[in-house]
Amino acid sequence: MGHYDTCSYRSPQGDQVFGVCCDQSAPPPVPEEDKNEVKLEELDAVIEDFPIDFQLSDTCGYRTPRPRVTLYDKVPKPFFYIVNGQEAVEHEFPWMAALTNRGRQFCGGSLIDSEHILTAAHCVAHLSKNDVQYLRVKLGDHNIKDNDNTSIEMRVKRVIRHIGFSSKTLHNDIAILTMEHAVQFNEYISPICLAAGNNQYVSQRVTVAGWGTLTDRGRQPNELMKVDVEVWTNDRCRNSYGSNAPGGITSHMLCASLPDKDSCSGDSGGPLFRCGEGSNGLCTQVGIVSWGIGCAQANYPGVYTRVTSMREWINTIVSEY
Ligand code: 4AZ
Repeated sequence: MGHYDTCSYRSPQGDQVFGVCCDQSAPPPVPEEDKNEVKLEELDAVIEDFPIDFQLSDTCGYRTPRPRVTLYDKVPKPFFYIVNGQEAVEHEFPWMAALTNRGRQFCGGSLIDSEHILTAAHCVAHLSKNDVQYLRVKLGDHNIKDNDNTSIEMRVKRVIRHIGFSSKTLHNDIAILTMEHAVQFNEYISPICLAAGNNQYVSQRVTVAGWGTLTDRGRQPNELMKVDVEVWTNDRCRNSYGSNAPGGITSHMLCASLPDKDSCSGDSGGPLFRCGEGSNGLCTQVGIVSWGIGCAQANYPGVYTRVTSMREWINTIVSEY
């Protein structure tokens, strides 16, 4: 539309001078604009709103499946990782976080959005103010001892523990760390989806990953390890632990193991997750590594904090802190 009585022309790029001078007549009336339409001239964009759920499922849980042939033909290594698992493909789980204190890895965690790490309360329950100064979240890492250019180290500005956490019973073993700055997602760093609803995941194959010890009281690996385990019913888990569970097996716990396969010390706080079929299947966190009696003992499966039971708590903390 040319401006009245001018030779200029308003285009999406702004006012432009027209080659031929306009005449002095008034332009035809401007048609009524559709009030609901976003003005292209002013915003240079079409804006569409999506429901939050759509955005969440579209931006989390992507593995970075880039299998390296060299991985499995490296010099032979013992095949006992996490406990009886194997080395993860480098960066296949880009939500994995290593928590370190003065450079030492002591727990795992998972990236759930650009500034929050989900972990276990028992990982951070004993940290003093001084310790928190030295607490770091390592993201985008695989070998936590080497120098690489994929990983970053973030300071933590807030530690939020569930108020119902008890180190005697290990009830409500969940915490959220707020990082000092939001991280930029890339192929090495991106968040996991969180389970919602009331699926109990019984008998489902799920994966646990971490830098924890390879056997009970064994050595710690430098590389990220993974193992698939199976979810038990809580009744079976309760019967199996009997009176040896310090605070019983509650509905907000989830038990999982397979013969000789388990998470172990140092994997605590890390995620237990389920990935859809195929290498592109999205991964959803269903548990947080919490406790167990020893590691990979037949009657004592790994016990995890059940994410679906904690979804409301997680959502509240993430939105407020
Ligand atoms: C721990 O000490 C620990 N087997 C973590 C997981 C399990 C046992 C112990 C599960 O951090």
